[in-house]
Amino acid sequence: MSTASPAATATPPSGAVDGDTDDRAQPERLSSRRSRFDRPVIRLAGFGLALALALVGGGGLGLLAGPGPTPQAEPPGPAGPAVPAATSTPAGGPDVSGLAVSEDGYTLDVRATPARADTPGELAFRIVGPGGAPVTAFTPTHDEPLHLIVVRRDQSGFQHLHPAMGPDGTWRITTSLAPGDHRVFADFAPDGRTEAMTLGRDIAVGGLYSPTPLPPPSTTATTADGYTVTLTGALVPGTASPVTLSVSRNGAPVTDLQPYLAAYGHLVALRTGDLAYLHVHPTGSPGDGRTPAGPAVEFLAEVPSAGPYRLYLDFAHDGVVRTAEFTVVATAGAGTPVAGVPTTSSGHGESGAPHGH
Ligand SMILES: [Cu+2]
Repeated sequence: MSTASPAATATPPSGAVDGDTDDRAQPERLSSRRSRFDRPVIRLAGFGLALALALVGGGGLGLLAGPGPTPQAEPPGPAGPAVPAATSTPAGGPDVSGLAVSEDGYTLDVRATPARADTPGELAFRIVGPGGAPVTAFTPTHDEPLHLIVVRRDQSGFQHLHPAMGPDGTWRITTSLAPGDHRVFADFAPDGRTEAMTLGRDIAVGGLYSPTPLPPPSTTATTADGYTVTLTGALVPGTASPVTLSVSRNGAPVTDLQPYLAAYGHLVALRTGDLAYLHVHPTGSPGDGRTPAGPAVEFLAEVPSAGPYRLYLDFAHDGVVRTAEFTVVATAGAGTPVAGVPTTSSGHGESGAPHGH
C-alpha cells in the first residue's frame, strides 16, 4: 500500500541552488537568542485579501481611490466629504502578506537585480518609509533585522537570505537566479512598528524559462545529503492547524537540531496561484524547557483558503541550514489528512497521515 511519491523534493543544503557557490552556501549564523516577538500565526483574512488582490491586479495604488466601498476604512468622525484612503492599506488589517509592493506607507524598492540568469549578481533594494526616505532602523524579528525570501513564480528555487544593509538603507546580497519571473519578499519590522510586515514584488530574469510543475502532494521530503522530513497534520482553512515536521537522517531520528532564527525550524508557506505568504513558526522555542531539539518540530499554521500550498522548512543540523519542501493541499473539514490523501483509504492508523486531532 505504500506508494511513496517520487515527487517529494527537497533542496540541498541552503545555497546549492543552481550550483553556484556564493554566500548562500555558507551556513547561516546560528543563535539561540529569542526574537523580541514572535508571530505564531499569520492570518490571511478574506476581506483584506480581496483588497490586496485588487491592488496587485491593478498594478498600483490607483484602485484605492476608486469608487469601491471600503466598509472598514471609513473614519468614525462626523459627516464630511468622503476621503479616499489613498495612502494606506484599507482597514481590516495586515492579514494578507506578500501580495503588495506597498503597504501602510512602506514600499519595497528594488534597485538592482542579477543581470544574467544562473550567474551570481547583486540583488539590491530599499524599504522606503512613509516619509519617502529609506528606512534604516529595524527591529529584529527571529534574530534578523530583515528576512528576504526569493522564489520563482512556479514556486521553485526557494531561497531564504539575509542581506546586509548599508548606511543609506540599501540592502544588498549576491545571488543567482534561474530564468523567469521571481517573487521577492521582504519580511521585516521597521522601528516603531509593533508588528512585522511582508512586502513582495516580482523581478524578471531573462532567459529561456521552463516552468517547473508543482510537485504532487507528499508527506515526505528528502534532501540530497540524507535527511528525510515527514509531515503530519492537516491544513484546515480558517483554523490554526497543528503541523508537525519530523527530521531523520539515514533512518535515525535527529534529536540535536540546532536553533535557527530562534527556533528549531522556520517554515514559510506560499499559496499556489498567487504566492500569498504565510510565515509560520513553531509552538515552542529552544531553551524554554519543554521544546525538544527534534526530531519533531511543531507549528501552527492558518491558511486562508482551500487548495495547494508549497511549504518550505528550514532547519539546521551540523552547522548547515537545509530546506525541505512539501506540497500540501488545504481541505475544508476537520480531520482531513494532510497532502490530500483520501480519507476513505483505510480505517486503520497505518497510513502515517494521522487525523488533525
Ligand atoms: Cu530569515
